[in-house]
Amino acid sequence: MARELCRLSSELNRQLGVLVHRSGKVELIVVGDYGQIMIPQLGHVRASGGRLRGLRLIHTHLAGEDISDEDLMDLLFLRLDLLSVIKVEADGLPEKMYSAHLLPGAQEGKNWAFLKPVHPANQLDSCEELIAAIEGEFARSGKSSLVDRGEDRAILISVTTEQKRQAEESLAELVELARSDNIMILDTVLQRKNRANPRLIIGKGKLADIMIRALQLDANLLIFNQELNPSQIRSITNFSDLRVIDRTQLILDIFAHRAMSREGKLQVEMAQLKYMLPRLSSRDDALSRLTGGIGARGPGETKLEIDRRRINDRLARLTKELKQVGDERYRRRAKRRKKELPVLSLVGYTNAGKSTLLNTLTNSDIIAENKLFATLDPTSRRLRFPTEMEVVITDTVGFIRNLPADLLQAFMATLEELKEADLLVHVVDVSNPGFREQMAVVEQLLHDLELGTIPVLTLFNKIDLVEDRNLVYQLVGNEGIMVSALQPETLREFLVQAEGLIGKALDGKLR
Ligand SMILES: Nc1nc2c(ncn2[C@@H]2O[C@H](COP(=O)(O)OP(=O)(O)OP(=O)(O)O)[C@@H](O)[C@H]2O)c(=O)[nH]1
Ligand SMILES: [Mg+2]
Repeated sequence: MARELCRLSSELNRQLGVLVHRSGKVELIVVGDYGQIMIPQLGHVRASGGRLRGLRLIHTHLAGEDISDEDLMDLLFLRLDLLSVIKVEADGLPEKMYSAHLLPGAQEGKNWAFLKPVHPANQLDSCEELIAAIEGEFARSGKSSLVDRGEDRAILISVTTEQKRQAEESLAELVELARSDNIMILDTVLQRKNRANPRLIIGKGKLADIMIRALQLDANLLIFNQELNPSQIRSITNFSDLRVIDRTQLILDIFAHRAMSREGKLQVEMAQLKYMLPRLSSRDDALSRLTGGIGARGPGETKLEIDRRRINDRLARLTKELKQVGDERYRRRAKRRKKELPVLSLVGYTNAGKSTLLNTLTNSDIIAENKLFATLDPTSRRLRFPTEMEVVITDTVGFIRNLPADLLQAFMATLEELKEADLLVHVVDVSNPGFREQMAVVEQLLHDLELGTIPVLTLFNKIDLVEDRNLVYQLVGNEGIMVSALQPETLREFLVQAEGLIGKALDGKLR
């Protein structure tokens, strides 16, 4: 086979390559030019199920050159079992075969090793055994156990021009988001740059490092903290077969898992489709990796066009259904309005403790947990103040910085309800070091939602977790009330003030 490859290669004056499956079958033949060959996307070529691709590449070099950097990049990014170069002599016969394979732990900064060159006819060592041994090394070097299987195993990446502290906080939030979506976090990568590169979100060298990490840790997912445009997705997926998603998609995924009500589900689906639509134009399979669902890879534009039309149809239907559900909700609300109970609405950053507060105040047990976006669907309960005044207290979806616009748009209807509140209670997790920024995000969103005219009472929650309460008191003491939603006895002052403010608001309305 080597002789035949060399003969043809020499006749055509082009490099020739074969991709050989572990079973020995040739999966693909690649014809290059004199100086290089390009390996096409291997999405459809069967893989082995192990750490490595299950394919080895054997190709010819005509100018007597050694294994090149490009060859090593192929080895790395395609996770090839083995990469071999056969140098072709002037008479069209094979000189020797030069091979390289990946290494689990970097040795002297290199993640690959070279084998001793041999004449193709003199290969005495078993390729199969060698590959099995390398796979074994990789499996041992990672911590993955069989139990972990079946879940997403991700490396989180943030490429940013932000200040160090902000960048770290933002990455920490991404970790929380991933955790809330039950994704296993294997590693985080933070790269601060002076200037963002719009085309390549991350340099090739850094990407190579990440691919090595992914190999060692057996990751199957890369999550970027920055929103990726189609060309950026392509620039990464061209190099690797890992799934790549961004923060927006992660949030959408959490929402998709959490949505319980019909309205919530419709809203999330709408947001997902809207996010996907502009990304459908790219004519490669980045999208199928992006969505995992809709098969965007197809014979050219046709399939994408069909998908696009289908999505548009679906969007139109969703809009109609959402309107129906919205009308129903409006009627329900009208009933409530007739009873004329004042409304107190809890707002705040996600995970601030809104649902916990509602539970404590009303002896309920709606879902409250240490996950971002535990609450999606709005909940209302009745609450009786000490002086017998009765109000409706509502809890709704939490806010987050850079809330995806599509999502905000989709949830607009639910958030519109906040307009009927007589008092907004802004719950802040004061134990979070970034609580100031979180407050600013919430305030901005309240402003965007045109809720600026409703009185706001700020609650600094989770005070039980704060070590230096005096310091916090000095910082925010005159901006609101300090409470712990888990300790009912800390809520008295809040109840008194809330009642006073609602009373005032009602007086204002009557006049
Ligand atoms: N120690 C302490 N933990 C709290 C307090 N209030 C809430 N928590 C915890 O904080 C976590 C989040 O609380 P939730 O009530 O779910 O927060 P939320 O604002 O409703 O969050 P989302 O619905 O996810 O937006 C839970 O694990 C609560 O037990 C508090 O005062 N002290
Ligand atoms: Mg909640």
